Amino acid sequence: MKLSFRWYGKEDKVTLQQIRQIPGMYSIVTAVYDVPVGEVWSRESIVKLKTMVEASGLHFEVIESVPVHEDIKLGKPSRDRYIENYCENIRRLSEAGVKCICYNFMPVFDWTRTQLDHKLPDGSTTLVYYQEQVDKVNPLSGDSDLTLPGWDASYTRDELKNVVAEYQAMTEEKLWDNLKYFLERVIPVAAECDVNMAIHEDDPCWSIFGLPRIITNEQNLDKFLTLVDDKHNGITLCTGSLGCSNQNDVAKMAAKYAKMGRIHFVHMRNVAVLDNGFEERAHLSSCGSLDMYEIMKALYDNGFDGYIRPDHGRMIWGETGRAGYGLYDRALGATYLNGLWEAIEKMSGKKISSSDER
Ligand code: DNO
Repeated sequence: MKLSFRWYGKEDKVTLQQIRQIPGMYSIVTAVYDVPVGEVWSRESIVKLKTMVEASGLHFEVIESVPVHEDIKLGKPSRDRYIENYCENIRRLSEAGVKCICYNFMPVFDWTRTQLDHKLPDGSTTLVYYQEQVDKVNPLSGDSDLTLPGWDASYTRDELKNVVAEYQAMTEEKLWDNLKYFLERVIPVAAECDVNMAIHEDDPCWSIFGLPRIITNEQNLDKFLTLVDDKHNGITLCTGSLGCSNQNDVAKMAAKYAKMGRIHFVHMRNVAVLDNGFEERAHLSSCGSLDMYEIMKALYDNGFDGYIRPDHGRMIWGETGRAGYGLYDRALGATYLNGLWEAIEKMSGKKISSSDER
């Protein structure tokens, strides 16, 4: 596995130098953030980012995300222009040495939580999702102020209502068709550039506000992989997104898709599954509902050699900053993942490479 860490660019409170000091760290996961969704990233900004990352002694190999314009997901006539731009971004990123691109196909709302600073008994704060709070927010009602954390703030209230209404009239089948249309045009370019595309599962992995969500479970991931049957059409296995539903056996999915060579990126995060939703927890297995050892072992045993990053961390030790993306708890997560991997590797009898060889 290649250990990686998400970094939000120069504005991030967490610095590249701090990330570099996390043992075993290999690659930064980042993006060009100042270009509107759907437009082409300038070569200059890509190279600037690459230069900064490499100057700190880390690799620039994973992008999260190149976002997919809503017109592509909605299947509008303008999608062809946005798909061409998307392909151009793949070409430009590959010229800069990028090997893996994470993206999602969630209508309008990316990850959804109801609170970003819920206090856990140990005094740390975390992101949570309680269904009764989601049910109170109706995006189409006149007086709704539409504020759940994590939502795209670039929409005005009316724009958001309009786009939500468009999706509410859309079936899952239509969303699948639009995804297939996108993949059929984008994956050949990714294959030519040898860039692995890695779709992120819907988070949480169920429909919200009646909007279709399709990247949610094993059956649908199977279907996704056959839409374009090419190794460059792969997934980001996000343990927290899949694992917030008891219906998903994440270790089984890790084993199956790693064996197929279709997992290019892993987000490792633990969640406590509750009757009314879930809470994000520390990475350690005993802190949540997921068996992190079992998932790592499934990846190892099935030859996974892609990128892996500790996903959201809690806020601990008084740290403030971007919810889920502070330094301390994610660094603890990285160290825990290193420990699991080393133990699994040693138990398998394989020689361990020193970090100088990386
Ligand atoms: C949340 C992230 C997601 C992810 C996108 C990928 O913290 O895991 O926002 O980056 O869904 O496109």
